[in-house]
This record gives sequence, C-alpha cells and structure tokens, in this order.
Amino acid sequence: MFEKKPRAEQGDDKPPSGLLKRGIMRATSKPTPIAMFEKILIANRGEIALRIQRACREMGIKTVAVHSEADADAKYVKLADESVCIGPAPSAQSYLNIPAIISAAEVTDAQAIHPGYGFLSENADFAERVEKSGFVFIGPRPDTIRLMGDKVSAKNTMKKAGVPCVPGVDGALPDNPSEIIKIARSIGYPVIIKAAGGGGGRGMRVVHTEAALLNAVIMTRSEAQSAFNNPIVYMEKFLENPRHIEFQVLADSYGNAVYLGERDCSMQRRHQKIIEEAPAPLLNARLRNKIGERCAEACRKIGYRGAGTFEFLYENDEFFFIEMNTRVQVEHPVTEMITGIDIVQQQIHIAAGEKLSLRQKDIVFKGHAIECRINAEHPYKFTPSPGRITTWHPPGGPGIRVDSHVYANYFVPPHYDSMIGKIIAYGDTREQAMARMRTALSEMAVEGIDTNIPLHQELMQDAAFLNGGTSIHYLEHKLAERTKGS
Ligand code: MV4
Repeated sequence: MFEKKPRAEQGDDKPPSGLLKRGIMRATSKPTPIAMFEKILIANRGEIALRIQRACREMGIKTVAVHSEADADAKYVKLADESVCIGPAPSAQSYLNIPAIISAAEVTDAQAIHPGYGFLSENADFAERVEKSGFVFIGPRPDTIRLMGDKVSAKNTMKKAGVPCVPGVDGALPDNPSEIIKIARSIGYPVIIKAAGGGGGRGMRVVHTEAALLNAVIMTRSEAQSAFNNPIVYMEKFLENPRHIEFQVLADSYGNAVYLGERDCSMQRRHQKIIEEAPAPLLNARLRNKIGERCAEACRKIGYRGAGTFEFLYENDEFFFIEMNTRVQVEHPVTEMITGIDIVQQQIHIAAGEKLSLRQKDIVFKGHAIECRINAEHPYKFTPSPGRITTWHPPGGPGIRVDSHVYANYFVPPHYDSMIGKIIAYGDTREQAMARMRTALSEMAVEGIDTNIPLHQELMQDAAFLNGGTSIHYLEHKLAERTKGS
C-alpha cells in the first residue's frame, strides 16, 4: 500500500511553488494560461471538509476525502469522489498524520491539498512537506506560516509593514529583571505577558502591579517552554475591554491583494468564538477602509499568498493588531454573505497560480450577516455531548445558510471539536439578520444530543448584544451572573 510514485524534480526556491513544475509558469514569472487542478485532497473533517468539497464540485474539481476510522461512515466521505482512511480515531494518528496524508495524495494522484482550519492548517512543516512531495499546498508559503506562527516576528513584521499594533516593546523580553521592570514602567500597567509560540489565547498572563511582574514573566516563560518548546515571551499594554475584530484578505502570487472587510468575533468563551458577524456593528466606513487597506498593503509588502485574517483588538475607535491567521477561518461565511465572494474558491484559484480577478473597487459590502456556531455540548455547563443525533431538522428560508455535515442518525464522535455546524443568517440590516436568526433557531430541531441552541436563543434576545454588540468579556460575565442567580 501507499507505494511512492517517482515525481518530477521540484525546484525549491522559485515562487509560486509547485507551479513551475506543473508547467503553468515560465521561469520569468509571467503567468501563462492556467491549468486548474483536476483533483484536490481535503485534509480535514466535518463541516469544513464538506464546505471545501462543495467549492471543488462547483468548479468541476474532483475531491479526495481523507478520514479517520471514526469518520468512515460520514456522508461527506461518501460524497467525495474518492476516500482514503488515514488512521484510527485520535487526531494524532489520523488528521495530524502527515505521512499518511501525503501517501493518500500520492495513491489518489491528487494535485493539491486543502488543509481547512485547525489540524495541520497552520503547520509550516506540513506545508513544506506537501510542496517537497510535489503537491500544491492551498495556503501561504511555508515561510509565511512560520513567520506568523511566531507572534513576536508576526507583530514586528506587521508593524514594519504599516499595520497598527498594540503598544508595547518590540521583540522578546530580556532576561534581566531590572530591564523587564523598566519596560513595564515604560508601557504602563496593566500589561500582558504573552508567549511568542502561543496564540489564540494560549500562554498569556495579565499583570496589574510591579510586585506581580517578575513572577508572571517566570511563570509564562516556563509554561511556554513546556507547551510550545519556546521560552520566548513578549509584553504589551493590556487593553481592558476591547472587541475582537478581524479583517479578511486575499492575495495572489503576483503582489495583488484585497481586503474583504471585517468580522466582529467578540462573543466568545474561553477563546472559543460562538457568534460572529459582518460588518462589525457601529464601525464607520472610513476607518474600515483605512485599516483594510493597511492589511492589504502589508500583504503586498510581505508577498503574502492566499486567504488570511488580521486579528485586531478594537477599543475607543482604535485598532491594534495582535495576530495573523494563515488559514480559512470557521467564520468565513459571514464575509461571503456580505461580499458575494466564495473565499474557498478564491483560495483554490490563487493556489493554482491565477491572478486575483477581484479588484478592490469592485468589492462591495452589502447587508449584514451573523453566524451561530452549533456545538454538541450542554448550553450552560458546556460539557461535550457526543452521541447519536436522532432528529435533525435544519432551518431554511430567505437569507439562511446552514454549513453542516450532520444528518439524522449521524453519530457525533467524541474525539474531535464539538462544533457540528453553523447557521448563517443574512439580511439587509443587522436587525433583519437577527430576526432571521431567531426564526432559524426556533425552527431548528436536534434530538439525541445536547446543543448550545438555547444559549444562542438567549443571546439573540440580549439587550447589550442587540444594542450594537459587546466586548470580548461580555459572555463570560453574563454566564457568571447566571450561575449566581440559580
Ligand atoms: C490581548 C488582550 C488585551 N490586551 N492583548 C487572547 C487571544 C489572543 N489572540 C490574544 N488575546 C488577548 N490579547 C492585549 N494587549 C486580550 C486578549 C483576550 C481576547 C482576545 C480576543 C478574543 C477573546 C479574548 C479573550 C480574553 C483575552
């Protein structure tokens, strides 16, 4: 099994990778007529695997599903043109098993690999091995993924490229205690200590007083060493009550880049977003276009390729860059709804070596979209609720999109993330999108497992949320109040 076929020599220095070999680019970098992929391997599972499969089908591209033993019976696996079992249920042996995934691409003769989100999507070593094996990685160059994976280098790069960042001191914190104290004084308390290897909320500590500073640095360093094998930490001003707003960008291999507006993802618990919307409530068009253009310009400057997201904290009408994500995101549909652009198809066109067909002036933001992530979990205790779904009635009607791989009698495996789908509601206004979401949630029937639909129903009636949105801490405070009351 998994016999390795010899592949043509692969030049490893000529961007865009994989294209020269496939004869669709000259060495001069002038684009010639593009050969679209015939077959793509989808290195993911669940709703995003189905989402990518749909994008491929619409483009006439064949798909290979790879799956674990736990996902063998999933409908999207059967719907794929081909499927390969890559290992047992635990992710480490299947969806994170790089040799098995590359072997699956070889035996099925796929030309490109789409990593989705999570799993190997931001693993630079995976992207590199995909390209060295002669396949196209549908995403940024491995070096870009590596650069953005280190949060210190990501921030320095973006600051240099003109993206506004959280006030702080550039670069890693020194070891010298008196220098650390000096840096914190220059920033002003409260400060936050973050691990360079962290991200997405892992490995951070807020410090309110000088008395607590050095211990916090030592603790964050040692946790960072064990969690990320990297003891480097950095310091920023701690913003007390920001929103999380992120900008979507698309960039091709020829230095063209556009922004697709922003998403407000402030409604979250323990760094897990549960509701996202586009556009961000109350954001004025001038500031949107200014920050969006800074992001697009940064992409041009660093030679970014593919879809990407600039994460910002937003406080008092100011944006502060914190991290960049180099993958398609869970919440990409809200941007698709207000722009009419298929982000997954754009990723594929870019990876195939095409020039961006979109120009900034043609990208129009119309209406409002909200996404509720449906999780198989208790709505207030948040305990995971895997098991057999006996009833599944998804909602429909004007402006409703459901991205889910689930069906009646589907078994939610206990091995993976609890998200089983997303409802996206679109409307001319935020109010109409919300009203449609309320209707959709009331129509939806799921039996056999617990879901967070009751929490979403409550949040769609929440006065602060309806009144222009909330900060990143709102949901956790609200849930704490609820617990006290009961
Ligand atoms: C911060 C911050 C306040 N000030 N940085 C958490 C996730 C990671 N991406 C960065 N995070 C934060 N960085 C400064 N200088 C607050 C958070 C934060 C947060 C950010 C986005 C979404 C949810 C959050 C929840 C808690 C803390």
